[in-house]
Amino acid sequence: MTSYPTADEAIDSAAIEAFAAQYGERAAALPPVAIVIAAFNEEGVLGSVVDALPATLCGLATSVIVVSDGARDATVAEGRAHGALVCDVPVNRGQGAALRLGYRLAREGGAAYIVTTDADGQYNPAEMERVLAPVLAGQADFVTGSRKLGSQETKDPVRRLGTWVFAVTISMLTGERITDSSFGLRAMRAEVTGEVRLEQPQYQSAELLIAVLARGFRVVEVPATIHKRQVGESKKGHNALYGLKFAGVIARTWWREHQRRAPRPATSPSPSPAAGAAGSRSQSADPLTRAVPVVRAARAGSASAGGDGLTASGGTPAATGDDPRSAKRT
Ligand SMILES: Nc1nc2c(ncn2[C@@H]2O[C@H](COP(=O)(O)OP(=O)(O)OP(=O)(O)O)[C@@H](O)[C@H]2O)c(=O)[nH]1
Ligand SMILES: [Mg+2]
Repeated sequence: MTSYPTADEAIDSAAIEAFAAQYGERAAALPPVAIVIAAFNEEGVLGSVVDALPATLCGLATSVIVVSDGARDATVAEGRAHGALVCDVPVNRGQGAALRLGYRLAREGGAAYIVTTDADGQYNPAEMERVLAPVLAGQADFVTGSRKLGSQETKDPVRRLGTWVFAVTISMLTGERITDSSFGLRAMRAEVTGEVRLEQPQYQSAELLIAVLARGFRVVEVPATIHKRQVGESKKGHNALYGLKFAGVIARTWWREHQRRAPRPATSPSPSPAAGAAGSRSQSADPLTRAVPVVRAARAGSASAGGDGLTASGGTPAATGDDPRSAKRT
C-alpha cells in the first residue's frame, strides 16, 4: 500500500499519462527487468551511464526508466537519445519522489523485477547481476549492495563514518544486521515497491530499507563498489545537511513502522517459520504474519554473480535465457 498526498498523486498521474502517450506499447509491455534511475540535472553523464547498462541481466531482458523532474539542462533529451524511457516530470520533487514514480511505471508496465542505480556513474553495472541473482533465485525479496562488504572509493572520513553510524543505527532499531543503508544499486521484486509506504521526497534510501524490513520482506546484502562522482555535483547537499536529513528519515520511518505494527489483533495467526522460507511472499496476505525477516550479509563468494544459484524456487520465475522476452532491451 503506497500512500502520498493528493498533490503528489496529481503530479504522478499527469506524468504517467504523458509517459504512456510518449512511449505507447514500449511503456505498457516492459521486459522482465526494469532498471530505474532518478536523474536531476545529470547532463553530460546520464548518456554514458545508460549506454553502459546491460541489455540483459541473468538472461532476462532489461528496459531503462529514467525519471527526471524539473531538469534545467538536457537530461531528458540525453536520456532519450541514449535509448532510455524518460519520464519528464515538470516540477522538481526529489530522488524519493522520482524513484517512487519510476517503481510505479515499472510495475504498471509489467516488469517483474526492479533494479535501481544512479545517474551519476557511481555504481558499476557489471555488479547488477550479483545484486539481482538472489531475488531471481528466490532467496530474497530485496537485495542491496554494500560498500562495507565491497569497496568505496571515497576517503572522506565523515562520509565513511556516516555510512557506518547509520548502518549500525538501523541494525539496532530493526534488529537485523545492516552494513549499508544508502547504497543506490539494489534489486527487488517489483511488487515489493507497491506494498511499502514511500513518502520521502528526497532522502529515500533509509525509508525504503526500514519499510521493507518492517514488512517482513527478506533482505540480503551483497558486496558492491561505489565510486566517486566524476561529473556534476551531489544533489543532496554537504555532509552535515545530508547526515541530518538522513538521520531524520531513519527516526521518522522507524517510528512510523513501529506504530503501524504495534496494535496487533489478538486473533492474528502466529508467524510461521516456514512462511518466509520458500521464496514467495504470496503465501501470506499480511506481511506481519510472516516469519521475522532474515538479513543475510552475503559475503564475497556466497552470492554469486551470473549463472550459479539462479534456479528459481517457490513462486519466483526462473531466470533463464529461454524467457521469450529475454532477447534484448526494449
Ligand atoms: N529526479 C530526481 N533525481 C534526483 C534528485 N536529486 C538527486 N537525484 C538523483 O539521485 C541520484 C543520487 O543523487 P546524488 O546527488 O548523486 O546523491 P548521492 O549519490 O546520495 O550522494 P553523493 O555521494 O553526494 O553523490 C542521482 O542519480 C541524482 O541525479 C531530484 O531532485 N530529482
Ligand atoms: Mg551520487
